[in-house]
Amino acid sequence: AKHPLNSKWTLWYTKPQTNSREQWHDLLKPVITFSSVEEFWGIYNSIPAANQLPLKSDYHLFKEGIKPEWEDEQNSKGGRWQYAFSNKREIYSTINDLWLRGLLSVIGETIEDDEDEVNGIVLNIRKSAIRIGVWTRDCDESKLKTVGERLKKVLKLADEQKVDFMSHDESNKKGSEPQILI
Ligand code: M7G
Repeated sequence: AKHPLNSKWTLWYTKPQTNSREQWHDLLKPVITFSSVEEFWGIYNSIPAANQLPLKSDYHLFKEGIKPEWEDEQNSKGGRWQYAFSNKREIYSTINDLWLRGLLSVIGETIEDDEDEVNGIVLNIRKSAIRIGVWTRDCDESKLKTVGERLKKVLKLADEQKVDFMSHDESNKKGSEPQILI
């Protein structure tokens, strides 16, 4: 028998932009939706690992029915906790484990106490940094802190390695600053 997850999840992939006519929406595609632990492992074992992805690509894992975009109604009032690992050779030996820990904390819903606060998790592969971000439904500071603290543990960060929270509203402004650091 399959072990059902509490929610259904969709994996999305953003392929790297190859010319400036390709927009955000053209590059972002859903890959697959799953609802059990067994399906998760089947998918995880058959897709490229985090350290094999090309620069400028992203993975996004979101609850079914929520697009991994600020514009989605279920994201628009929320924001994201994020940590940016600098893209140096060392990170390639640990990022697969950290990303898997992130995925498991989200699908197992151990990243939160309120079961409906986390909408998804994102991996951005960039030249300067590899970023992992957890997207929340709201910007309610008391609920957010738990998620931020858990993310820090999931990513095995030291005290001085701060995760930062920014609302999507703020992310869309130029020169925006993180609102909370933990
Ligand atoms: P990024 O991938 O978060 O970081 O955003 P990067 O600058 O390190 O690559 C890159 C660009 O992608 C943004 O400036 C937006 O143009 C676009 N983009 C990213 N996100 C998450 C969204 C989104 O949710 N909606 C839309 N419309 N564009 C986005």
